[in-house]
Amino acid sequence: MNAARNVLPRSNRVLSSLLLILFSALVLSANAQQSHLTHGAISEQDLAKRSTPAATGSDTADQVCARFTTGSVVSAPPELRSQNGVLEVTMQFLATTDSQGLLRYCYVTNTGLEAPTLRVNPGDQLIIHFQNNLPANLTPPTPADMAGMNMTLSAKDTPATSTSSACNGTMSAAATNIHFHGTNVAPVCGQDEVIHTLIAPGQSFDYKVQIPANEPPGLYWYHPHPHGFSEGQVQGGATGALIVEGLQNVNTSLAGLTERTFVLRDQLLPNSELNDTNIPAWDLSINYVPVTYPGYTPAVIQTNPGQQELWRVANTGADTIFNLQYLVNGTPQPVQIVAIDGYPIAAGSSGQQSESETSVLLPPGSRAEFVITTPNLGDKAQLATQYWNTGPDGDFDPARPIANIVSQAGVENSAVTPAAKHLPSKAVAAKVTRFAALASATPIAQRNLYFSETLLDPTNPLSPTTFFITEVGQTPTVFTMDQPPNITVHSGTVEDWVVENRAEEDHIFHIHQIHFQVLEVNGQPVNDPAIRDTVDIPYWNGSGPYPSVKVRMDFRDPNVIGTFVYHCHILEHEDGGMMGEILVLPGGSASTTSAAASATSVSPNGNITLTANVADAATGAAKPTGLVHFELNGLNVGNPVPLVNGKAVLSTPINGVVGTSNLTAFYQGDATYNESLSAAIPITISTFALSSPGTTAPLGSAALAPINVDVATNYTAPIAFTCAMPSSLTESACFVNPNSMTGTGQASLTVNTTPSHPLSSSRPKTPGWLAAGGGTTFACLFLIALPRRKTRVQAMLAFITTAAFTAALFMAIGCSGSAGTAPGTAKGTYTVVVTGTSGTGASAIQTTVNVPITIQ
Ligand SMILES: [Cu+2]
Repeated sequence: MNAARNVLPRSNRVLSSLLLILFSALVLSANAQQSHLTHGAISEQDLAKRSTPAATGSDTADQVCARFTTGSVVSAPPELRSQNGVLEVTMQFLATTDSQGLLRYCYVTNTGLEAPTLRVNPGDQLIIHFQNNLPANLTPPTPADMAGMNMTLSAKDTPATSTSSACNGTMSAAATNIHFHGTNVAPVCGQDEVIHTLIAPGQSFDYKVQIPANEPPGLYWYHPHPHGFSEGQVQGGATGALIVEGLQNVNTSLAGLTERTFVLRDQLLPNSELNDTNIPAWDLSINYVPVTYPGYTPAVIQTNPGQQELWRVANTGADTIFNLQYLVNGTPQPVQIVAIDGYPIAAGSSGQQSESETSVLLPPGSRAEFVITTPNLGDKAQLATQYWNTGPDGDFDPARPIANIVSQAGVENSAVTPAAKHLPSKAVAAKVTRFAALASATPIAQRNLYFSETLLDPTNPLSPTTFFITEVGQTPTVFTMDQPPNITVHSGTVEDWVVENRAEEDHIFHIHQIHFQVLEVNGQPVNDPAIRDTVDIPYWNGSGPYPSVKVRMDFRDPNVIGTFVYHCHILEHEDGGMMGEILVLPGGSASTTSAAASATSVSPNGNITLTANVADAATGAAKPTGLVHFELNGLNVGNPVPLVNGKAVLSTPINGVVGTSNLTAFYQGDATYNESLSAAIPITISTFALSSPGTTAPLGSAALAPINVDVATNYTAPIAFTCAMPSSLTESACFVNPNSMTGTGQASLTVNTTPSHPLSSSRPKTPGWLAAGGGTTFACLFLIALPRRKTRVQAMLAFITTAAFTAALFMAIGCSGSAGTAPGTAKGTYTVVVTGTSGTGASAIQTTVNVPITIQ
């Protein structure tokens, strides 16, 4: 506190000095960081002039990357606003190790502001003169889960607005770059490109970011995105807020409200005990006030009582999922969410201005802007995060407080709440055109992607994990910076993507440059009024369908052309390879795709021939080239087929769920032609089917024919088998083993035949096991067999009684064969009918297969 006061300039006017002293005394008792001293009583410029990272903290690391002590009052991040269409800032990237051995990273301006909130208007230019001042020999600890990390990088042409060598930079632990999360700026070096832009330690680089004129107003953020090292740099604290002004113009009810920006982060625990399930995976902080295990001393937010305020909250943590709650006297309070991921709810097509929630889920990277009513005097109020179950393989994200909210009359005017600012009181009603009417746009394609994980050594459960995000039909591969794009689309289009989570921990789908709308969760339509750039997909619990979201991806804006990434925003996973590249080509010519199928009713795994014709939409000419994907309910059937003269044909077995599915042909586009999707063809798939190639066997031996059982993918009823022989097949018996099964598999039909034998041993109707003696004459076999069978199960008793009687008769006749010879089974080809039955009564389903049995 004293030191903080000491650095105040003596030249300040009396009023300012008084305010500052009061300010220091009340707010900064635990605050060692001068760069947070932003408040209306001091102009940003004044502050900038005298702010250097504080030399006053208990930790020498505060001199480089300053942090508050636990329990501090939450101050607003310092802010820099654009002027005359430009926000120009000089910023360096620093790292230091604190007294607990934790590596801190930070962005600090040349005026000493740490992680300033950058406030720009749509259409502005954001210029950052950036200097990477990390030590070149920096060696951050490597997480165990980075087994899949592949950092190979070779020079190649990157579209750029810069000629710097950083546009084809060299990977190292001390290299970095900046990603402007959520913005829709161009994916080119010098703006928002993270695959090849790598600024070496000691190197300076100029970002000249053109904020689109139609950028939706709201909360964005910036952070380092060097593949393989993003987690460490973000978790070290190098994140900041970026606000595009004008939210009150889209939602005029916000005009004049007090606004606060809260930047949530996560950070390493000292002596982290990773295997203790009672310890959180990471500690938290709010505007650099840490909330640490085990005490969880909350930060303090000071407010005026009973006022509406706009809270703009960003989860800039690397790995932690926040599930926020605003509690007053222990009761969760509804908050009015007015924007998600930098997009106003009021700008969407839902017709809603806001959404009332008592929980706000913020996966890493996401933002929520909501209106709360501050507590009354004497209320006990808190901003907290609830427990979030991230799955058996996930991090422990426990419930814990973030900040106590303390109301005090007149607090705002007395300069005690530097966290508070005001939105302009005058709103000029404005509409947002970007992402307009996305829910009703027509998708040109449906793709299916999934998150998955494998152990590096599948036989060793302790080996590191590799992380994948894969488009269905492709081979899961760990992301490398040299790789070609996994997905190519054309600008001007809209696609539906179903993203599944096939891993036993949550994954967070995020894509750069564009936003999407969630249409379905686990196959069920949802009414989500938000347009997002980040969404949590819950973990798979090890059985049943994979959790999924269906999102409508908006590639319509002509500004977003080029190559960029989509990935899991748990940065540990992104660093470990859970990332893919998408190439957005300039808008092409329209194509049309039509599809036809050789049958509309198919048994499971039955064969079908699919044909697609792709043509120039304007002329009908068969000019498009490239591949056609045949898809059943959006899932690939067979491999993609190259077009030949505008036509693709695929003969393939097909399976799916019982009932009617939609078959489509998806043309994936080429350099000239846009993607297109055919109209759906309904294909009905039956419950199960039996097939058999039959068999050939010598007379007197067991004829074994496989019975193939193909079952629709969701059909789980047991199927019981019977067999029936033609009357012409005498002296013989049949049975199916097993006599009942569930799901797709193979059973076996056995047909036993009898060679010529003494006339006396005429063949009773017996089950096949009795007839399995091959060339032994039947009556003698029976006599030998009978005593052994006496102890068989009760189900056989009735048969044995009958058989014993018959045997007694044989004995009376004798089995020496002296009484004459019967011809046995005649050689020839017979049709044995195998019937499968599932269910009972009226719901019973029967299917038969004719099995040709040739007896030689
Ligand atoms: Cu993940």
